[in-house]
Amino acid sequence: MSQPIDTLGASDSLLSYEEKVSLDKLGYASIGKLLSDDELYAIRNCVQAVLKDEGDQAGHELFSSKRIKHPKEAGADRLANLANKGEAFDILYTHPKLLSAIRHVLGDEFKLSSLNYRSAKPGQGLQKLHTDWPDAVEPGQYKVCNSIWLLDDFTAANGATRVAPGTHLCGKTPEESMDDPWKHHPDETLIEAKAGTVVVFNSHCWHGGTTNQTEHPRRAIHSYFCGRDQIQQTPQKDWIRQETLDRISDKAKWLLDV
Ligand SMILES: O=C(O)CCC(=O)C(=O)O
Repeated sequence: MSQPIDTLGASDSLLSYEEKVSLDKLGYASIGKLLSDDELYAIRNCVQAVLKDEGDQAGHELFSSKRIKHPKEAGADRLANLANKGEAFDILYTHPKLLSAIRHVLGDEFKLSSLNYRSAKPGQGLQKLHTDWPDAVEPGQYKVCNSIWLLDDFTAANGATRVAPGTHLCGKTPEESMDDPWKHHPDETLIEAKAGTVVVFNSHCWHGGTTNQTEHPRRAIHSYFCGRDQIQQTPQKDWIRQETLDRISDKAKWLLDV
């Protein structure tokens, strides 16, 4: 029987064998440069406009959430609730190849949890290795899956995300396994790729930001998904704007669960 997700174009056939193996075994996969230069330009401009508009309120939907606590991070600028902040952002949660990869990890029944911007500030941005779920889960029992849309090239110097390959399969959190999750993990690898690339990672795979050692911000948008039975990080029904409802398709509304 066809599922709502089928109508969004999410299909196993959009993923290569290597991408699927990478998601299964390593816990992450680059699914390619999905943004054109024009789209990248429009998204960066939109981010700048929202940052300017919101000033010290930037990211307030994330930090004020009563259901899922997210403390402010001194080393990074944030924006939240981007599904409601401009048409340029729509592609970041509706792209069929992205949805194919999320479906590969979470199955047919998922929705957007949040669409947030994170920029590692110069000289800052280090995060401890973490999962995006409070507890370890059994392999295959995945609740959440994230993706990073690179707005700048990610390099070893500018705070590229680190991941510990295969840790989504180990049934432990970094806290349970490491003396100090802030420290380097012997197996960790950096996600280095060009701006416009999308990297999907199983959120149960240990990951975190690294220090941006350059003089420029390292910008990215996280398009984060959860099972349909989970609480969204941004409860979309609470934040949805009429202009968004007027703009987006019924399929996108299903993804937002509004
Ligand atoms: O932006 C990054 O490099 C990773 C961010 C992250 O994992 C988080 O904020 O939970």
